[in-house]
Amino acid sequence: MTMTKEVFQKEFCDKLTTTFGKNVEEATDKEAFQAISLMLKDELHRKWQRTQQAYQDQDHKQVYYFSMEFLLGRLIETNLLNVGWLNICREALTDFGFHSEEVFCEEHDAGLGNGGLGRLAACFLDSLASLKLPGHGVGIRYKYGLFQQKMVNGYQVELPDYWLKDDYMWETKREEEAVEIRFGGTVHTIQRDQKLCFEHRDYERVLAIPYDVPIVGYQNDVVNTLQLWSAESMSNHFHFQSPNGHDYYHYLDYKRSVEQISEFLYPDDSYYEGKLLRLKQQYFLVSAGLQSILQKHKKSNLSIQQIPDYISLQINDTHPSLIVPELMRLLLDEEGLGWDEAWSITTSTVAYTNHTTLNEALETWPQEMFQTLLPRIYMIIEEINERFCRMLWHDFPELRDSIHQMAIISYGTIHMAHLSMVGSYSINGVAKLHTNILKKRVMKPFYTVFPERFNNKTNGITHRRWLLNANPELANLLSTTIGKGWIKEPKELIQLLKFAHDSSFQEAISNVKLRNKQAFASFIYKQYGIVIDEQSIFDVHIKRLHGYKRQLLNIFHILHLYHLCRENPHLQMTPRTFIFGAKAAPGYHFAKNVIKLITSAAEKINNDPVAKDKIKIIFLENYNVSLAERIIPAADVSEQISTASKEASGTGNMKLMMNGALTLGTRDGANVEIAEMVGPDNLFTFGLTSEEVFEYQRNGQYRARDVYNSDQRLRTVLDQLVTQFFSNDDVEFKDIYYSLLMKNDEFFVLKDFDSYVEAQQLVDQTYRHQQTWLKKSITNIAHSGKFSSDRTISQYANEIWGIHPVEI
Ligand code: 26Q
Repeated sequence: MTMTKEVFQKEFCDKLTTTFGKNVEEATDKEAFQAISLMLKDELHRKWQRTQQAYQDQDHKQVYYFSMEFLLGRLIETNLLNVGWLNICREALTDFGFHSEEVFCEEHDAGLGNGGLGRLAACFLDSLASLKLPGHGVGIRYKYGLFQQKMVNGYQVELPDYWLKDDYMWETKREEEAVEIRFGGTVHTIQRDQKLCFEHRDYERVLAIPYDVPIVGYQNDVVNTLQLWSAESMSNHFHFQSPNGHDYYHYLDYKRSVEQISEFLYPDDSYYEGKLLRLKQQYFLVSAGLQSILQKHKKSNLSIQQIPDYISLQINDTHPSLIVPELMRLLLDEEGLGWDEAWSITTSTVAYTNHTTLNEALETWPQEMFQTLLPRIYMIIEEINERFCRMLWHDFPELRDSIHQMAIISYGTIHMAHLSMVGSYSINGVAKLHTNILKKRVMKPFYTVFPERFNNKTNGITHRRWLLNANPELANLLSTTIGKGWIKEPKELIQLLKFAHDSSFQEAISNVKLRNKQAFASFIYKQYGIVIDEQSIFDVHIKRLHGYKRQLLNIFHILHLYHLCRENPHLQMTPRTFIFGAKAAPGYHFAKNVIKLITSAAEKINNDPVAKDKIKIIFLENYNVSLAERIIPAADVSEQISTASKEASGTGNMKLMMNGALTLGTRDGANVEIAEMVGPDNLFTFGLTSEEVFEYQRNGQYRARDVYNSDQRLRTVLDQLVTQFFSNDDVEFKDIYYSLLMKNDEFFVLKDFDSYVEAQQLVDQTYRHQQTWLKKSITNIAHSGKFSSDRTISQYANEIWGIHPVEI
C-alpha cells in the first residue's frame, strides 16, 4: 500500500492507542516519536527480510565493514526519508499540532564513535544500502557512547552518555545468534591422526550477543544490517559447588569483568594507549563478527575455499586487525586447513584502510599482555611474523637492514599496522595526499614489497544526510533550479555552475543562507542567551580538539583582531561570529587547556564594548552529529587549518563545502582535492606545504622563538597568555606558552600565523563583495558532488571488493 497522509495519520493514532492507550491530544513528543518509529519498524522489517532473502538466493559476494566505531547520530529522519514518508510524516504531525523537529529530537544520538573515522563508517553504510550493495557493518554495542561534554566555568567536564536509557527503537536482539569468545587460558600442542593440533584449555568464556540495526537504502527497498555485539556472562561457565560461597563470589567477579567489555567507547582519538580492556574489546568484535559470518557462509553450502569469492572483510584502521590471526585460527584449528591454504584465503579476503600517519596514534601491544590474554592468537602472529621476515630475507636482499623496522613483532612489541599490511590484499589511504605520504614515507618499505596492494580512496559523506536532510531549504532550491537528479546522482550538482553568475540565483542562495543563519542564531539565543548578528560572517571550526588541528591558530588570530579593535575603535572589519565545537579526550591536558583559552577569550571579548558589533565567539557545548546538522547549513567559512601532512583527509571540510561555506584551509588531506575541484579562486589557501613541514622536521631549522621575536602581533598575543590578561590566574595558560616557545611549536602555529592572518583578511574583503562571495559559494556546492560517499563506495565496490548491486 502506498503511504498517504491519511493512512499515516490513521496508523499513527492506532499505534498511540495500542502502545500507550492515548489519543493524539494526550500524547507527548516522546510518545509520538515512539509511535512513528514503531510504524517504521513494521515497514523496515518487511523490506529487511526480503533483502536478506535476495542476498541468499542470488548468492552474491558480500562485504563486512569491521569498525570499533559507528557514529550514527539519529536515524529517524534518514529512515523516514528513505522509505519515502518524510514529507507525509511532517505534514501529518503538523496537522495534529506537533512540531516535527521537536518530535525527531526525542531520539537520542547514537554516539558510538569519536569523530571522523566513526562518522565515515556511518556514511559508508548509508551509501552501501542506497547503491543496493550487499554490505554490512560489524561493531560493538557500547552501553555508553562518547561522553557528553558539559561546560562548567569554561572547562570541559565529561558525563556518561547512557544512550540506551529509553530503549533503542531501531535494534533487534538476536539471542539465537549468540557466539562464544574465549580469553586467557593455555594452549597445548597435541598429536591427533598424524597431525599437530592445538588445544585451548582453561579459558574464560564470554557470550557475544548481536543486536541488529536495519540500514535503509534511499527509496530502493534495500535494507542492510549493522550488527552490534554485546558481551554477556555465561552462568553455565561455573559449577556452583563450594559450600562457603567462593564459587558465587568468583562468579560475580567474572560477570563484572565480562560485562565491562562492551561497557563504553574509548574516548581517545589519534592517541593510543595500550589498555588491556581495549584489546579485549578488539578481539571480542573480531571473533564474534567472524564466527557469525563463517557460520552463515557454511549454512549456504559454500566451501571454505570459496570464502574470498563470497566475502570481503574491510577493517577500519588497525583496530580490528586481529581479524587476520582470528581468521587463520578458525581456518586452521576449526576447519583443519593447512597453513598455506589458510593464509591464501585470509590474504585474499581482508582489506585494510589507514586513517592516520601520526606516530602517537599507531597501535602496538606489549607482547606479554597480548600473550596472556590471547595465547593462541599470539602463536599465530608469531608464525606470520617468522614467515614474513624469512620472505623478506630471501626475496628482498636490499631490505635486509630494514627487517627489524618492518617486523610484526620486534623488541617485545606487536605492530598492528604491520600485521594489517602483511595480512591483507588491499591497503588504502583516505585522500590522495595521504596515500602518497603512506607510499613515500610512513609505509615506504611495505610499498616496495607490496606495491600492488596500495591504493587511494578519497573519503566522502552522504549528501542525503548532510544536504537533503540537514539543509532542506537549500535542497529545495537546488531541485527547482537543476531538477532532482542530483539526489540519486550527486555529480549532477555540477549543473549549478551555469548559475554561478546568475544574480537572481545568487540572491536565492543568499536568502537560504540567511534563513539558516537566523535559525541557528535563534537556537543559540535559546540555548546560551547570546545574541549573534545574522549579518556577520559565520566562521565555523568544528572537529575534535587536537594540537594538529590547530584551534590555537584560530584563537590567536581572534586575539590579534581583538587587539586591533582595542587599538583602533574605528577599525574597518566585517563583523564575525567565530563558532567552535570540539570535544577533547578526557586525559589530553593540552587540548583541554585550549578549550579553556577559547572560553576565556569568549568571556572577555563578548563582554567588551570595544569588540561589540565586530567579534563574537561562541563555544558550543557537546558537539555531536545532531549539532553538526544545525551548524553546517549556517556556515559561511569552513576552518580546515591542520598542519600540512597531519590530517589524513577530513570530512567536515566536505560537509561545509556542500552547504556553500568557503574553505579557509591548508594544503592538507582532502583540502587539496577540494582546491583542485573548485580552483584556487574559490577557496582561501595558506600556510606551509606538507613537503615544507617534512623538510623542517628533517633539518631541524625551524625556530619558533625567532618567529615570536620578529612578530609584534605574536608577542602581544602570546604574552597575554602569561600576564593576567584573562584572569588573576597567570599560570593557567603557561603550558600552551611553553609548548610554543620551549618545545618549539610542534604544529607550526607561529610559523603559519602570518600567512593565516593574510588569508583571513582576504576572507573579510571578499565577503564585502557579496556577488563575488556568492559566486564562489555556488561553485563550491556545484563541485561537492565528487565528495558524496556514493562515489567513494562505488570505488571501494569496484576496485577493492568486487561486489555488485542487487535487485530486490
Ligand atoms: C586507538 C586505540 C585505543 C583507543 C582509541 C584509538 C583510536 C580511536 C579513534 C584511534 C583513532 C581514532 C580515530 C581516528 C580518526 O577519526 N581519524 C580520522 O579519520 C577520518 C576518516 O578517514 C579522516 O577524515 C581524518 O583525517 C582522520 O583524522
